[in-house]
Amino acid sequence: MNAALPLGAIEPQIDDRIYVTQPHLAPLEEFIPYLQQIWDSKILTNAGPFHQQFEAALCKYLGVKHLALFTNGTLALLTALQALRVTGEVITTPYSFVATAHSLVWNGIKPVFADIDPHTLNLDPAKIEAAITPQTTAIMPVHCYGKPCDVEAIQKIADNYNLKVIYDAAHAFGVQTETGSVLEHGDLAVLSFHATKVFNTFEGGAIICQDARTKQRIDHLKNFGFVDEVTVVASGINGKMSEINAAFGLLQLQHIDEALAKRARVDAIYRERLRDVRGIRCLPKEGQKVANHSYFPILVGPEYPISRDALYQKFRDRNIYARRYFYPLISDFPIYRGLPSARQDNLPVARAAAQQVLCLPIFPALTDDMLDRIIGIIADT
Ligand code: T4K
Repeated sequence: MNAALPLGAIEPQIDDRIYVTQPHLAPLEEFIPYLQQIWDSKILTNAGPFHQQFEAALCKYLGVKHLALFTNGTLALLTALQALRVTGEVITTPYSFVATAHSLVWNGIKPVFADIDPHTLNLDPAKIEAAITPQTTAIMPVHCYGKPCDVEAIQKIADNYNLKVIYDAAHAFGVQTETGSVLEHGDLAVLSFHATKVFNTFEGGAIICQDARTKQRIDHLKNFGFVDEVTVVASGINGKMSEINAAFGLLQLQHIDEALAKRARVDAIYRERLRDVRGIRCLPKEGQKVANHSYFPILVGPEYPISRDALYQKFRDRNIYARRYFYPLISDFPIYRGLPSARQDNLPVARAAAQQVLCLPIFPALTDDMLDRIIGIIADT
């Protein structure tokens, strides 16, 4: 009990922390029957019934033809590169989560960083072309914050130079452009269903591919390369999603539209109330017919009274844990900064974004009171 409070007074909420995100979870009681089925069947993994149902349900929901489930997004990225036998150099963005570049290095591939577009913060197609060498075999762009890349321009470059395209679509669950799912672009697209993502299965991920043959190769690769009991066709890995995660995913899918609608509302409130705050810029909305509002990045410009880092600290002092996704740039981590493409002058736009970005809390359970607290701090500074 708080000794400073008069007897009988209500304790203040001790933990009023607001994190950048909070997972949306289906009601626990709805999950129990799924668990019961798993306990009854004793099928825990290895492409069991929930795994198969979940793949089919996701294809339908996302509007894609072929999808292979994975333990997490990182293993899916690793396997995507193996599936297409990518080698040599791959052009990618420095403005992402480290897993993007790590997946290349784990495959013995050299990441080549190219700069981003100042409006979308995605790979700038004009910079991709300049980074191509005889060793380049593929492009790995990221639909950062779920905002679609310039998929047409990227495909054109890939076609001209005979390059593969693997989208890191970890943030792009459910995103659609005018032509349909953004996940249908490129040779492969990789999703993450991590706890912090719009759609989560605790941990999880998936590869979206364009044909049944590639799906079969991916399925072999994620199961040690096994085709049957006695046939191994590749040095595969164990990337299989368990039945618990798949069953939970099936249930989560029933609640995703409600979660997305709540996120859209938060996004709209931020945009409306931050519109006139000098020095604060929200990213433009165009390019997506259906958005998923997975993150709410703001750019804290020089006209704002305090720096991005000072605002970040001010939030923390008030128990609000906004995050600087993506600072530092991947290319600034010691393991990458020796690469020629990591040079300061090669990535000026990414560098400026990394210095200014702050991702504000956005999740379905964010209340109006929480929004008032967050926006109040920005507006009253
Ligand atoms: N490519 C891209 C572009 C990605 O962004 C990611 C993952 C990947 C690939 C790889 O996919 P996975 O292999 O992860 O499926 C988080 C996530 O761990 C990571 O999945 C995500 N990107 C990245 C952008 O963010 P952290 O270090 O910021 O996570 P953490 O633990 O600090 O969580 C942030 C906040 O979320 C916490 O302060 C509280 C809340 N939270 C988190 C967890 C894990 C919860 O409320 N419950 C939880 O269980 O990296």
